[in-house]
Amino acid sequence: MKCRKCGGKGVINLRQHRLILCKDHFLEWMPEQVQRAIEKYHMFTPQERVLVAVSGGKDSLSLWDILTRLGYRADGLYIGLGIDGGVDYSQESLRLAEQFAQAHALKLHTFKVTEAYGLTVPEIAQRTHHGQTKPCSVCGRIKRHIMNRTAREAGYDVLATGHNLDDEAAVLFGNTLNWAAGYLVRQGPVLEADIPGVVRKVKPLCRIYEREMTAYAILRGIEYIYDECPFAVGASSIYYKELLNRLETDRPGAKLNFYLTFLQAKKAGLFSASADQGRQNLHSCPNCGQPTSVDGECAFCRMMARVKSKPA
Ligand code: Q46
Ligand code: ZN
Ligand code: ZN
Repeated sequence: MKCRKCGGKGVINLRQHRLILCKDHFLEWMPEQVQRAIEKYHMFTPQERVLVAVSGGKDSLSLWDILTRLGYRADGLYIGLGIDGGVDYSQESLRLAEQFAQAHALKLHTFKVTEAYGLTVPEIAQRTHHGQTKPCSVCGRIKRHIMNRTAREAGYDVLATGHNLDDEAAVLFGNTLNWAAGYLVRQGPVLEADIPGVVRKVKPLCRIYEREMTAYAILRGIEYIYDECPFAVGASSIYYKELLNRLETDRPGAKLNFYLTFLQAKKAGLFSASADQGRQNLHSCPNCGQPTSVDGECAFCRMMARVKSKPA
């Protein structure tokens, strides 16, 4: 296996591009690909301030690394969820995020749910969703709220997350199985800040395979948390990823093609009839100032009010 660019020892075979690269050329190739996606989808400019949502995993830390190398003004945001699951998941992920920030002299904002609300995410979920075993929907709502609020309050232009192609293809697969038009119309590399109080959200790694991100983190020497969140076990997204990986094995490039042709179809007007009605008639939550479609306080504030009013 020889590098196509220099003939040196190849370390990775990018089958979908019919490209074998050595370590140095792969580490050069990756930021170029990310830069292309940033430009193609008009994610942000070098003048804008970027807040990277950092979980301590390979994708978000590598994204932060790449953006910094490309010369962008990127700070990090770590949200402590208070999830332990026997592996000290939150503690370890914070340690790795802090370690990366220190080593590269970067600014990391830290928000700990337990310190702010006196409860961990699983505890909040327990108090709000009786009978549900997984805290994921509550967790997602809390993360989205905190990410948007931090970005807005600290004056960032854009929020970047480390979703890779495998993540995006799995979400797309799930949405397609259900023909969830409302979700499909909003899925993409950029979610514009088209309503007041919401910052633009971007996914610069959306065309990069998960195995390429793993290779990048390892070859770049980035220490990251290997363990998944303990609540991720059994998630349908993991099942969809496995299915798509089988397809990819037989047909290299199938995953990328699935995602890119979806974006083309969307651009050509497919799903445009399903204009997102939830984004109409939005107004500011009187408590936190973030947009909401319901009268009165937003879903996050109502959820937290319910949690506070309930005894442990
Ligand atoms: S939603 Fe669920 Fe994730 Fe939150 S509880 Fe863990 S698995 S971290 S992306
Ligand atoms: Zn080479
Ligand atoms: Zn609110």
